[in-house]
Amino acid sequence: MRTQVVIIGSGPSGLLLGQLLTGAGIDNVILDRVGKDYILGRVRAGVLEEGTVGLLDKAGSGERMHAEGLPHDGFSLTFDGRDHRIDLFGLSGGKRVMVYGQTEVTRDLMEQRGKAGAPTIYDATDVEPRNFDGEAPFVTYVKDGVSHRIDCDFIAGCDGYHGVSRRSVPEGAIRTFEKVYPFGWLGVLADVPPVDHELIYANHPRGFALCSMRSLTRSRYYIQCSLDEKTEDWSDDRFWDELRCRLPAHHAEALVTGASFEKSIAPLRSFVAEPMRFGRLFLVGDAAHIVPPTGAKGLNLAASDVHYLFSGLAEHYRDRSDAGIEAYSARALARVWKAVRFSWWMTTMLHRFPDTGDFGQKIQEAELDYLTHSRAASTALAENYVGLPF
Ligand code: RFL
Ligand code: PHB
Repeated sequence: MRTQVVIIGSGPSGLLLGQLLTGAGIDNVILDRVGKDYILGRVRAGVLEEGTVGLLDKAGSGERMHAEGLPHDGFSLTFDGRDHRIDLFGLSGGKRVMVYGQTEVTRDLMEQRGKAGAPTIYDATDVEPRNFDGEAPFVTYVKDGVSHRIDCDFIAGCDGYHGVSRRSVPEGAIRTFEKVYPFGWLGVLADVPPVDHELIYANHPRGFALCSMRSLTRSRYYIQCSLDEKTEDWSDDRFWDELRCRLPAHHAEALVTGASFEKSIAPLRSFVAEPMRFGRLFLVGDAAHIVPPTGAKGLNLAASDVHYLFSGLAEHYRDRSDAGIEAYSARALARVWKAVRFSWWMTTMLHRFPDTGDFGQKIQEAELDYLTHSRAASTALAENYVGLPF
């Protein structure tokens, strides 16, 4: 088989890239090692920047998002028993974010791809990008015990942090940067109305908490936990009690609880691989970088990578210019590092670190006090949260 672009990974970055390429008349095949239902069972991001919303619109995949997603103009920061609203809309010159789950983004993109008749091969094992440092790359994989080969012009590695693409690059050609945080997030999903109409990011001496949502009847809550916690040890009641403790009294009283139907623990890390291009192989999204979820940036960075790569590939086929492809890694990384910095800063300001003690807590409260009293500092937060331009 031959195609123009092989996309490894059917997560949001692979699907969005595929949809934009298909729209521009560029043939592509997506390969994923797992099946559709497994991918749709993952509960992940919830906050989309305007740039991400715009790209989903460009891909023709925005209709349900606009009908069912919740535009948010601000969020709350709570600390020291106080509650401070960050007016994203006012501080950012009229920008807002869209609360719409990654699961739904993925579902919409899969449906669009199905309608466009573009091929996706699920449950493809032993996927390997090959010969990408030459002129004639190809990808091999096994499906139902049979080996296959797809020849192509380019390979997009959209296969997440644990994928094969980054691992296929010779060690000497890649440099990685990593910071692992000494805690994780325990998250639950429950069909209860959200505690507030906007998100709440809570700094508390017992640890960070986040109140988010998927709809007006479905809530997504997280609490900071130690890395040796097990979900089995967290009954719903224990979770709700701990969340209540970490919220100011008026929110704790308003919290509606109920049975959770998803509970998981995610470790927090910052990770960047440089460069993001190796000949005819491009790393995109989580395959190239991971941010802690505190800044809500992971999926949005995947979208900006897709924007840069799509522009480069479209220029290659349409204008016969490789300028965009040559610039991909530098353009993507410039934005990636700013989001890595912002996510690290939000994480550092809001979490309890095991070794910083009461001094650390006081410094955080001073930073939050400054942030919430300084228009300049609040503006910098808002500008980054709604998303830097791309
Ligand atoms: P994905 O979603 O991991 O998809 C990769 C796909 O590649 C497949 N794959 C392979 N296929 C073939 N061969 C192989 N060898 C393969 N190895 C892997 C996988 O099966 C999968 O289908 O990466 P992608 O597309 O780059 O998307 C990135 C986002 O998923 C991620 O950045 C976000 O979920 C991060 N994130 C958040 N981002 C936001 O922008 N806003 C948020 O509010 C937000 N909240 C979150 C988050 C991530 C979280 N977790 C669980 C880490 C909250 C949490 C708790
Ligand atoms: C979510 O709704 O899952 C979510 C929202 C905001 C974040 C992280 C996760 O910063």
